[in-house]
Amino acid sequence: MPGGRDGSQLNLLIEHPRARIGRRGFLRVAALLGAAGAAGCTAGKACPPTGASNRRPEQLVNIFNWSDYIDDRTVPAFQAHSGVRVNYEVYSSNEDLMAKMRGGNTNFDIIVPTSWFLPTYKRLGLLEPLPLDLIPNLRNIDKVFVETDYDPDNKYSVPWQWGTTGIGYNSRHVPGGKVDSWKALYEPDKALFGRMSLLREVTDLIACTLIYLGKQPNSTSDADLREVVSLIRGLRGKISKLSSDTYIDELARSRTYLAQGWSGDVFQAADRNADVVYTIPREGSLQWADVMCIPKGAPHVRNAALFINYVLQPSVNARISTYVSYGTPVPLAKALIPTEQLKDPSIYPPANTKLSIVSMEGEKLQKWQAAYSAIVKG
Ligand code: N2P
Repeated sequence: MPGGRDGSQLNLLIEHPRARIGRRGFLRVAALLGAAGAAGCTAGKACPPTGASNRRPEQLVNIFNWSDYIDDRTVPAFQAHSGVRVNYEVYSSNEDLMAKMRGGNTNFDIIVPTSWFLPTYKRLGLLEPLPLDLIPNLRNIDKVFVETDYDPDNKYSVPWQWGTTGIGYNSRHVPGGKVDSWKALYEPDKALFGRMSLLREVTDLIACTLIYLGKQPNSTSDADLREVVSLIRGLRGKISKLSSDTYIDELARSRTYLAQGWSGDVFQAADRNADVVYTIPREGSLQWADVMCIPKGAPHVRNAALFINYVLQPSVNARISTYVSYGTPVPLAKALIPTEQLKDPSIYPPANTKLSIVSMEGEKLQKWQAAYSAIVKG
């Protein structure tokens, strides 16, 4: 294949997760964290209600969330409001998160997997039941996040934000100035060679390829998965990398012209580069929600519940959602979100958009992970 890379070269293109919180100088938060400190309770103000207790006495909560998924005011505001200091770390794929949680010995109080992994987390005993008495704002969430298959009645999970998977492209550099099909990625024009990226996330990578091939998005058929592997391996040399975090910056800086990506991430790139556009391909794609959970053995269960309850306030959720351009799970927040976002069908897609959900458990988890390994191996 002209310009092709060999397997080991492609392997090197698979990024390692980076400790990056987000855009717009959010690293400033680190400085603010110290300043906000543990005010509140210790300063003689009213202490938060009691209920589930912390296993450790510190006024601290350790949060492990996706990169580029929070605004720059929520953490300092929560600290000032609660007197609980926040330690905020990030990851950029479900595989990274699950590997860390299966490895044990973490001190996270809140993690935010995509909902379709919940059955596996529960089966592996990795989650603590939520202290629902400390989360009265749960009444604020949309019913679709209560009556779910993955966790009916929110015993273990509460939605953070939701979104779709699609394509981010640079309208100045793609042939014809417009993209509306997965074909642009899977049968790319020469002008895009070396200027494309795919998500470093097993579910999105496999399911969107199945959709493009006209298969069931949840297929576990060996023949289908072989086709997926061979199609993506055939793109070696044409895609520049698999990325689930730095692709935002690469789109924004016109380093890449076409990227499989998540809706809000692409909008964050578009905020910085007016040529960047997000599209849900006409063949269909995926819709997902990421959910806050408390890991088994978390040291600060009560503080975790305080934070979860805090972000379910309409004003707080509206602020996060507006900043990251993902969908809010809190209907009352919508009154506070700019109309142009609410009316944008790429952020809040109409019901007739072809969007599937996937589940990641049992045989499928294993087969898709094996397909992913076959894609990236040398
Ligand atoms: C935020 C990533 C959204 C998570 N950068 C995809 N489930």
